[in-house]
Amino acid sequence: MVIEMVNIDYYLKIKPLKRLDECGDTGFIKRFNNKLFFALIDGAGHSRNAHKIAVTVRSFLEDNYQMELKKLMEKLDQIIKGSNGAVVSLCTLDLETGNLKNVGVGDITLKIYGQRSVELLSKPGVIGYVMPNLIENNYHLQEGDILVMYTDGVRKLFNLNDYPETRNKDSKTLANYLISQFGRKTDDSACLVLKYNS
Ligand SMILES: [Mn+2]
Repeated sequence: MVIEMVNIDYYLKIKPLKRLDECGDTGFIKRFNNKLFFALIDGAGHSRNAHKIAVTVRSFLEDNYQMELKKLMEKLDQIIKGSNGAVVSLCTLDLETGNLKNVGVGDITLKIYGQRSVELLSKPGVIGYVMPNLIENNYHLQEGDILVMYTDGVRKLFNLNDYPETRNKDSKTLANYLISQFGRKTDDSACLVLKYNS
């Protein structure tokens, strides 16, 4: 019998500018083998075209989330080649150790707030269009860390540590709060919040 020692709380909030079937922002979260795979996607361009690209990426992730992250990103690049492309950030978290792997391309922000606060950087580029050389970020989540990941539909200039009252809120409340406070009125927005052992 495996005793679940890890307390994990996560939530993905997506807010379409207009309608969900015209939304270029999406995400995917999957728990497997005591790991958590999660990703955010922002399809280039607007409305139905962007939505179509985002859905193509997501459905590939649904079938291939266990693939090594760089390889997965390269496959995605091939699959949407010839389209306007997408920006994508992929993560795998080992729930037991807190080891986080991340590969990102384009403007998706990934920050971790805790004793240390860090930003894991994506490579500039657009998959399916201008693919950069990929790098894998590795980080070790500590108990109580809050991971926040969001598309460019959310303004970057906030620091969660400036809002100490948010520490005790659950991931759903936090994600909704961040979208309502910092979401742009001119784009789709997506925000994923993950609280690790808090
Ligand atoms: Mn966007």
